[in-house]
Amino acid sequence: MQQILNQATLYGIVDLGYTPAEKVAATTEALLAGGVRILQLRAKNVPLPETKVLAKLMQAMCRKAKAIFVLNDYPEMAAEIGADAVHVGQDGGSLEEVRRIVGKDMLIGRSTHSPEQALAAQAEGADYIGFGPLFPTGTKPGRPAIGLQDIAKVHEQLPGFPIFCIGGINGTTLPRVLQAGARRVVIVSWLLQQADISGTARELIRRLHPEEN
Ligand code: TZP
Repeated sequence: MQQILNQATLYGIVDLGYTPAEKVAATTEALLAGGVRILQLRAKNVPLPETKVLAKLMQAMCRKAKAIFVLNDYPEMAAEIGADAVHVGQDGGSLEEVRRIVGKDMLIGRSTHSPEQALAAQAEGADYIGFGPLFPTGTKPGRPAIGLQDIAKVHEQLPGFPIFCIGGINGTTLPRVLQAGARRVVIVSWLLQQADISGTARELIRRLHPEEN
């Protein structure tokens, strides 16, 4: 899993705010076919039994594709279903406690909104971080954007550590995000709303590997 994480540049999220439950399988399939190798289920305000059914489905699909399945928010459920990773926000408790719940092997991701939080997350044992939101985004309404100015700094402070920039990234903003020093990104709403999710993911991954173009 660590090796897949190290190589992953595009982090996809199946967010039930955009993807209805009956489309989760098809969307997961499309993202995996497009080359996404780290994929999260984000189920805000969805009953836990329904979340668990969808998490199990996505975990099985990701396993087949040799991709990392990440469950957002629920360490106990992540442990129960054998998720590859769990992602927690700043309000998701201490990472020590999350680690106690999920065991030693599961990857843990943490949302961070400043260089200080990024450093703290790494020091507390996160395996990767989300860093943002860079731009205002309807996916996290009301959350202040942090801009692009700290991207280079967090990469300097945490060399080699997986940092996924997030929030308002799309085909148009991506060049500015890369120019600011990002190497990996999470793209949620823009990618989920594309007519050709696979093709768009493939193209994004190509743009995230400038050395191979
Ligand atoms: N955390 C910080 S911004 C964000 C999350 C989950 C949402 C990003 O979504 P989008 O639609 O790519 O702006």
